[in-house]
Amino acid sequence: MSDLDTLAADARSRIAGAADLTALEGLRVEFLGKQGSISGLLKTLGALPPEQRQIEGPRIHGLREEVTAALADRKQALESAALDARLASETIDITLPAAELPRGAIHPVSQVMDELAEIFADLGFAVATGPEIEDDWHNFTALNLPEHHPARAMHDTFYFPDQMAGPDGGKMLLRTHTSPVQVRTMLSQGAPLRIISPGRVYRSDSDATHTPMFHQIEGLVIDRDIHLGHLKWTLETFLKAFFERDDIVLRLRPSYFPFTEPSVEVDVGWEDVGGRRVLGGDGDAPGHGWMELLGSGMVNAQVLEFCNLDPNEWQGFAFGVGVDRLAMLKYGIDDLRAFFDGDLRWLRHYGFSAFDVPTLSAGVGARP
Ligand code: 2NL
Repeated sequence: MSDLDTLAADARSRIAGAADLTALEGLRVEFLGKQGSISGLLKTLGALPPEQRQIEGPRIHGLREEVTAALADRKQALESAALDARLASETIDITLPAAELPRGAIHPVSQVMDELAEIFADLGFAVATGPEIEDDWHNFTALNLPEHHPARAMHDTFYFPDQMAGPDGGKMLLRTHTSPVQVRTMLSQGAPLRIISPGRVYRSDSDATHTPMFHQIEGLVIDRDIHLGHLKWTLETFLKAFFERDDIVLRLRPSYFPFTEPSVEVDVGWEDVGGRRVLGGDGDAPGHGWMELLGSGMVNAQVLEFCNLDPNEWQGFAFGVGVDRLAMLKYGIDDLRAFFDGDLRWLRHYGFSAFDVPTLSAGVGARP
């Protein structure tokens, strides 16, 4: 047997026996690489006399082709074996339920705020926001509550220390209502105006029905000939949309707020349904009653002047309502304090899906 035959037999058996692609690549380099044995033989051809080259040339080239083919065959065999092994080991059970993703819930207060924004947007109101840390002037003075006014005491205000005086030297405080947002908007945008201002407000008060932080939404409409009729229609339309009932009945009672004149307290008729007060119906009917829901009135001329609006040219109505209270009434939640306990079990129960976006077409604010 010639050297070439030995080399061929060796190559055949080792290629056939290559255990994996790495070993096979090693063999390819060993035989056909630049320094490979077959490449080495090919290089010797040039130095041979022509007759011998005619004999050896085809043999060496033949050997190179055979080894190339053997390498390719073995490569394919190894690759298909590897694929078979992967298919056998990596089977996925597509019937397995997917792992559950942690999912949050929308707090009822946030949900109700979104519902209110949606309803009032449909009535042409823009949403206005402003700082929660306010100065005395925007929170009180501009709202016709001068220093020493007895109504200021009713607000249980959280004040900042005197060293942290406001821009005008007045005290800084946590806003006790969102009215200062309306003041700021009147000053910056002028009239006419149609806005709601939802947000957090603070009062130093804490018991079963009061938390030191709570949520309020105020509404303000300023135009040339706005009157109490517009106020009543707006509140009625809003409450019908919000509680998704056509039979919401309002009762307007005279009241007092320093920032409105006249001031009107708004009661809503309720009905006893299995021991629960459900809004709707005439509060004077048997088994019914009235529930105080919000405060409102015509913007006091003094307030307009503080906000650089001429009361002889502009007038308007305003209202304020507690958002937490609205959420409790609409969604049957009894305990206000649970709103701010951060108990995840409570939130999972009363919370809303992030996909449950309030829209007029999908329920919230279905128009009468
Ligand atoms: C209540 C009463 C009310 C207002 C808020 C207001 C704002 C401006 C001018 C005039 Cl800038 N009024 N807001 C008016 C009446 C009542 O809230 O009991 N809220 C829970």
